[in-house]
Amino acid sequence: MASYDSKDLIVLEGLDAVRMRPGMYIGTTGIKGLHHLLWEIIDNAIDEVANGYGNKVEVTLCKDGSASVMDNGRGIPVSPHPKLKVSGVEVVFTQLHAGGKFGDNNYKYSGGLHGVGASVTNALSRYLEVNVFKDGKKYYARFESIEKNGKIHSGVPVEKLREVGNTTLKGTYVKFLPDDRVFKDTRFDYDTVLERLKETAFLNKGIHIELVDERTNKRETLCYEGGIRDYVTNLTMDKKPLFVPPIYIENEIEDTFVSLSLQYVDTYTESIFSYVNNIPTPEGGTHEVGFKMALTKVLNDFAKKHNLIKDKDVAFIGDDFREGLVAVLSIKMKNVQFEGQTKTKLGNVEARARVESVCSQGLTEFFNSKKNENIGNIIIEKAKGAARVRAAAKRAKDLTRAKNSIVEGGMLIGKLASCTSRNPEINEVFIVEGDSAGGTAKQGRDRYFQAILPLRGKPLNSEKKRIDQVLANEEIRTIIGAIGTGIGEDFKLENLKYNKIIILSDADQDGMHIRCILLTFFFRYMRPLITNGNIYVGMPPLYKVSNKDKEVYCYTDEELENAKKTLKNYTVQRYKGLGEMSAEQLWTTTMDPSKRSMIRVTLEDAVMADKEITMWMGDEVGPRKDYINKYANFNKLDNFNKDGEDDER
Ligand code: TTJ
Repeated sequence: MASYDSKDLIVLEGLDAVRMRPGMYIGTTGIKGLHHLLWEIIDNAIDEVANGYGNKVEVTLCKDGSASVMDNGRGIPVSPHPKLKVSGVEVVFTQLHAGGKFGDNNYKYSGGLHGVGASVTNALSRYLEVNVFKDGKKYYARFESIEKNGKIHSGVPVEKLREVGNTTLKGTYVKFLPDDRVFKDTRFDYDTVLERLKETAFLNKGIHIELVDERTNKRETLCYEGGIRDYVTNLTMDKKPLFVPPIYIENEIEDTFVSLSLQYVDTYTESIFSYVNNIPTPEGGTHEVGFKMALTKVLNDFAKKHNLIKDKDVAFIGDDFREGLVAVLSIKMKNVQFEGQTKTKLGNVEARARVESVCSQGLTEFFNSKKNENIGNIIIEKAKGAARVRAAAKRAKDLTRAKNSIVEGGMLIGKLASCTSRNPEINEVFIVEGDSAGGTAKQGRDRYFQAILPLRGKPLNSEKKRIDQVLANEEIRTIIGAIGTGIGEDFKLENLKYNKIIILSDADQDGMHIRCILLTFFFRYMRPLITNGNIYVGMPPLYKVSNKDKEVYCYTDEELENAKKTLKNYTVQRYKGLGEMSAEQLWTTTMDPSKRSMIRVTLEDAVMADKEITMWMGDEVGPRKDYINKYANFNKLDNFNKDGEDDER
């Protein structure tokens, strides 16, 4: 084990830049950026225990708005840094990019690139306190952001590190108060923190993580002896697994530690969640490629060995083995390189062969075992279904492509009323509920850049059907054709024809349902549209309040109340559907870019979204019912279908 001391900390630059441009370091000063301060501290503590020093991390959300993190590791170095002549603790909290992670070999694996360092948390806090318990001694230091002559000095060491007593404990304790001069909202969200800690606990099996909320007296202890096995079990909780428990393999090869757990469920989508050094890689990368290659090869070999392929069967391709797959792949390696649009794709070429080797070996061993033969049979059966459907889907897809080429020729597909401009950058398409509202929107729009796509009925709920059925649906085909990108594996963002895709449905139960169905479809088959920010929900007004002098459109009940207060002798019109508005009204209230408001659909957390969509849109009624019984207030809902089942075809 390499010896770690203060001299190992590499110093790059000072703190003040952080407060000047917080966005550069933590992305936003919104709620996400606020939590980033906490992740920074937690990640440091986790790094220590995940590398085998200590086994426990405790996170506390305190009454005064501060948060604290404690681990039982070795303690941050306290001795002076040879060049900077200040304690290791002071270096960690005042120098950007200083920390055990950079340019040393104290940790076998560490997040590297992603962490911006604990000093960023210090720079954006009112105060930050540190206690280090080490070699029988307790040490203390305090930093503050102080205002002087109208200028704020960030993270100033107001109490230099000093010995304050003896102790039998070991570890590091850090407490900080986010600065309300930087963050509009400084309240940590219990569920957000819990969700993140859960993921961390799954990825680091056996470590104890405790979350305590002193504001509400909530607390949770997290420890998963099964690691990512338990993660997969948790992911498939509301689905129907085809066998239990999930498959689990792990091994180390050439300094790369690979662990994999997988399970199949009775639905048709593929969910692979991959990580490198505990950092999520939603864009995939070389490690995922290695895993997929191994899975394809091992299952093909299994099918051959057991004579499961008959002449009439369609030959398998890799995709066939991933229908209904739920997998977590977690690897740990050195010198990670991230690529891709959001730098969340593993680029290291060496990872592919290493992951493939560990997965091939592990999976082969698993399926060679007599007692697992039945699991192999189940998976091959599932893959056969997938292969058959793929052949059918290809026919349906070819049909869609043929339809697309009609659009290319400048004609209409289905009922799409296209716009004049051929510039996707400015073009918009409104997906409108119902032919009559569609007609109104066509009259009301700015024909130059706004296209209208009226939907006749409800599109198919893609959560309940497999891809061939989804593609056979007229409504869905029209949408795919209009958008231009293709779907699934064939998706190409550069072929997007409209920069804004705006869902416009009535403000009633049916409209809500159509909105959910469309979002589910985009999430499952055109997800980059969501991550790229192309999907919007239009906001038509709910009421018009008018008297002889004035008309006011109201989009919420609150606005309605305000309008009632300001207008005298008014009448209120409640819009039940888009169809009740004139073309001109629809333009001014909902479509005119200078006046309208819209909701942009974003995706914060794919795991969470996956779960919610399965629950709300999937064909298992039980979990939906449970959720509704737990949270819904039936007194507030009229017209609500209490058994949790819905009515679409
Ligand atoms: C590095 O290797 C030698 C002993 O000290 C190691 C170290 O820095 N360990 C460490 C850091 N344990 N815990 C931390 C840590 C904990 C919290 C809560 C916050 C921060 C910034 C660091």
